[in-house]
Amino acid sequence: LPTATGPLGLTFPDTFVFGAATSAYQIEGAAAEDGRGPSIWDTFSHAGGNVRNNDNGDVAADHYHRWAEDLDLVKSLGLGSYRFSISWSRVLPTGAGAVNQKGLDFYKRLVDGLRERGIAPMATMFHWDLPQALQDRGGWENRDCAGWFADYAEVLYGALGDRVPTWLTLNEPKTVVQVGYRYGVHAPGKQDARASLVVAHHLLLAHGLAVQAYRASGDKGRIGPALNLSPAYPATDSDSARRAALLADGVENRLYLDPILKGGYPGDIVEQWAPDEPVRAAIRAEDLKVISSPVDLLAVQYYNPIYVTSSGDQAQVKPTSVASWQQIHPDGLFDILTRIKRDYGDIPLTITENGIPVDDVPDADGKINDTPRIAFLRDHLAAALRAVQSGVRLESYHVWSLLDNFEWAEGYAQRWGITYVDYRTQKRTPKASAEWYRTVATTRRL
Ligand code: GBH
Repeated sequence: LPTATGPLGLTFPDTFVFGAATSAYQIEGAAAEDGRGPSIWDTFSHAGGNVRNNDNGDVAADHYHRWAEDLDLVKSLGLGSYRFSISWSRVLPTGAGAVNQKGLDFYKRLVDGLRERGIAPMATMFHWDLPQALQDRGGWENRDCAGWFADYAEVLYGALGDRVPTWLTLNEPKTVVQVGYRYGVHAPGKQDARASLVVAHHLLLAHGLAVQAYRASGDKGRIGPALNLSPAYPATDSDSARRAALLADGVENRLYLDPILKGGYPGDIVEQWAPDEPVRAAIRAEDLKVISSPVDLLAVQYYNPIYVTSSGDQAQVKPTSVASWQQIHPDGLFDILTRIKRDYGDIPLTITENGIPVDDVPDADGKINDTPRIAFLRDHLAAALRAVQSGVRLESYHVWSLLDNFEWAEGYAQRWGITYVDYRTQKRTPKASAEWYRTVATTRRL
């Protein structure tokens, strides 16, 4: 693990914005309050056996009740942007149809609370918590789901469009496709490679329809997707490993970037699809036009690169964090940012997630000395700044995460926050990394 944390003598431009990110199901709790309908994560976590320790998000970090204290925390850290997500089933308990005003009011309070504190709200409309009622109607395997999402987006634009400057459509469609529908490790827990590709197409269509609905609503801000990207490097110096890495890049990155930013699926990936692959039937002629509706920015989430062997398997080349999937390679962030500019043009970028889990334990004085997190953030921020200095239009950086929270299938066992949450008392304690991040954000120096 990285341990060097000293200053690097670097300075960020005045315009660069530092922020923090969270998501609804991971922090809000209040799962049955004020008319919220169940989502697939309620079902999945309550089913038993799906989440470590059978944890669930019923209470989480109780942010639904403690939001004002949490926004004070964001302010005290000197941050200029806060990225959160909106729970679809709080706003529309059955996913489509009747609006739950109390749910909408929560997000009004949150957004107004941010603005009062001088913090720019960045709202994600879908961070994996699909209303269960829509899953019962086929979920993302059903093409109608794209339209339901656009209808929901329209409700949000109508209620919050005048005060949210930045909208993100979907958080990490790739994770829904791979982890929700191929590996079955996330809700809805399916292991169906063919269905997963249909889901990919419907998610992309949902993104495009929501962008179109935003334009039709008289867009007062900016909109884009949030994609988790992983540079794919050959694990060995051979042509076969290079070829395998290129294909992996297609599956990890281009499958989402190309339709949105270039208007077509990557040819080498389409070639891999069998002639009877259901996704071929799912793609209609006009869909790619919708999917490639111009976006205002691209939100990038970076955690790790992948290394690919000549047989197409992934290999471990770098040390990992306590998450076994996370190999640590800060230069990968520089590589992905500069690559976007090279291959997709000079689009404004924001980093909406980057972080590391640490086995944080308070010491005798109650302090949490998360040195590996400081080292990780320092080295990734340096890589981001290097990209800025080489001409990439990177505007902001959001650490994942503001708070320890419900880490999906890992439950509460993995702590990703710069703030420690004691789940018995709900007391928040800024870790050493939070103090460090405050200094970076307020001095702009690394
Ligand atoms: C992000 O996903 C999420 O947006 C965020 O909600 C989450 O809390 C954060 O990262 C930290 O994980 O168990 O082998 O199937 C990052 C991408 C995709 C990485 C799912 C972990 C599970 C791998 N994640 N993946 S595995």
